[in-house]
Amino acid sequence: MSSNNIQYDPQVIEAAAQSYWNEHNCFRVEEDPNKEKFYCLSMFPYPSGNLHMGHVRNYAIGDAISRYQRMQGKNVLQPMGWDAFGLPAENAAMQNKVAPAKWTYSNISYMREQLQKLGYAYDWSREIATCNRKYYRWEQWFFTRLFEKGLVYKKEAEVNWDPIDQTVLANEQVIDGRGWRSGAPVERRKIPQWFVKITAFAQELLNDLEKLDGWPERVRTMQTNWIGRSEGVNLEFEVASENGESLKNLSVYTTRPDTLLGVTYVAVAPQHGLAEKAAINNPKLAAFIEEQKNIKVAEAELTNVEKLGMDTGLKAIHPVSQAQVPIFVANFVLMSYGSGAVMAVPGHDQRDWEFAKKYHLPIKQVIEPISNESSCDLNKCAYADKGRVINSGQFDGLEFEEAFNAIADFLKINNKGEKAINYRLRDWGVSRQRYWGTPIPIINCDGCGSVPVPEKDLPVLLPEDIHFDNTGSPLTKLAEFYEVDCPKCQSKARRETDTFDTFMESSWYYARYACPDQDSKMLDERADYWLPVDQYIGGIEHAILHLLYARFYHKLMRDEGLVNSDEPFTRLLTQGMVLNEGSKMSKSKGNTVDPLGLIEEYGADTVRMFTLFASPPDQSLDWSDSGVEGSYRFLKRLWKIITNHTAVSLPNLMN
Ligand code: LSU
Repeated sequence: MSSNNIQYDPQVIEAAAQSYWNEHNCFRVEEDPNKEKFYCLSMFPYPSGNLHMGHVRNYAIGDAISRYQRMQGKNVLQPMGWDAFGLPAENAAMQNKVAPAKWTYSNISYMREQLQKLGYAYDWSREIATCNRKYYRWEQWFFTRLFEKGLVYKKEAEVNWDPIDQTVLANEQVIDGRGWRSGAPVERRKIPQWFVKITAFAQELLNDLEKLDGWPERVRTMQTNWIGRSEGVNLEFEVASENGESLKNLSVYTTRPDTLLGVTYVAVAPQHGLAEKAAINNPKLAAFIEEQKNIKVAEAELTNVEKLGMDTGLKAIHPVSQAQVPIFVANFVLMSYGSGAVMAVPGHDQRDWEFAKKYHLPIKQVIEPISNESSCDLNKCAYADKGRVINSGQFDGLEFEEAFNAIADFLKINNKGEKAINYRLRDWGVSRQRYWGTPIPIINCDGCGSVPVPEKDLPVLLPEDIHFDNTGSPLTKLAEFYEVDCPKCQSKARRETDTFDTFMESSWYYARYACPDQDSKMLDERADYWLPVDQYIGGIEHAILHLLYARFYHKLMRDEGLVNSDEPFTRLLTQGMVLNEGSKMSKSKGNTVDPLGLIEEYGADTVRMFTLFASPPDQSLDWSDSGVEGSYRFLKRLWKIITNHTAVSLPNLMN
């Protein structure tokens, strides 16, 4: 850089610095066992087309941390890549009549240029795009390994079906219960899909959260709640029918066996077998069930929806008192959680209480407060706290723990139930009925069932040169893709046309950066040099799913002998949002600020400095044009002071 230019000219300065970095591979790193390593990673972007100011902030924070660690003398890896599969490319393909692959690659090159203009110190030699066959090949291979180990399985699961467009819709394509393009009421359909057994790791995922003291407490709490471990009792109610027909017992799980004698009814999900049975001779009930089945309620919304139910006419026989209580179908019971049936204790559960009030069911008190400080008035609401058991015969007088054990023992002795640990976590459904994703490496054969694609035939290539319309995935119409012979028996078979959830790709990309050029293995010894990531930086929107899946995948890779650590991310920083006039910057609100425009006006250093200084990294940042101006003026002054100073003290340098 030569210039006796007193003027601060960021365009000239930054271009010169950036080409110097490029020519000298300044941020390229190699494994060096004699140097302490530091792996700094920011969550890689979806190549949506444009960098958002939120990206700029996320990446400026990561870059500052990397720079600091490099100045400490560490061997710092800071890579960048692209989370390239997913729905946006398909939507763009439909709108602009361009193949998803082409759209994605052109976005990548544009966004790469933007990142380079921002001057982040990435080791670009390690760049990854997850839609590259060299990447997803290993994901397919790994899935076949999990298949061999029995860690994946296929089962029927519900999807959103658009009856007009004849296609499966992603949840975000269902707007107020209707297809986003057709406007037709969406149906719930069951189709076979693949699941990965994350529940087999529930306890380990929970235990290891304790090791993650470099993570925000909030994120650890969110994961703990998501895993949702509870201790309770599984128990059975016999079912009495009016005509003396014998029916299967009803199983329920409860964390409050101490309230068992307070059960005044039992509730089952609309999809429960017993509900369907009761509906056979009851058209009103059948209509109610049908209506409820087509309404998809997220668990989180359940507390807010109006509680609806209908008596099935069947009775459950109480396992202790032998009393008969009614069995209701209720919309707040989910078939996908537990057994799809719950025992209702309206005296001591607010949801059960509201339902009992609405349908005039008895409310019985079986717990009384221990201290005088809490009070119980069942006319006003349920008393949900723990306390002392009353109105429960032989169990009267016991407190929670004793009552829990005594009732569990009673059930066990009478063969009606036993203690159980339960998790809220469900297995990870990874099938997507979409085109732009990693093909699931399975072949379906009438004789042999699901057969994994042999390693020699991997990768299963996703055809990129395709015609894309709006009637479902083009893979289902490409005979040359799905017509295959069974690898086991050679008879005609059909390749899976579903692709993986994109969270599959983002669950292991951090490891692949260690050895992106490795063509004969998923990971090599370089992964153990760099891993775990010392500092991970990304948005709080990934606090649950992405971070849990990545932690799970890391343990799967460990068990496969691919990495030797238990956890992928030692420290985690969740950056705050970039706001404009108090709300999140977004296209739909029309309040975005384009990073490139600002770079042209002020230079990248001003933009980066503003995003770093305007607010602590984990808190939200309010955009301010005058704040940007201020950063610019500061840099101009700094430049002037330094150039003046060097002109005086180092005159030779200035010529
Ligand atoms: N590809 C995923 C993703 O979120 C990440 C993968 C690891 C699952 C931050 C903001 C965001 C994330 C914005 C990073 C936009 C990449 C992005 N970001 N504000 N990709 O492109 O903070 O939190 O959406 O850490 O407005 O940038 O975001 S992404």
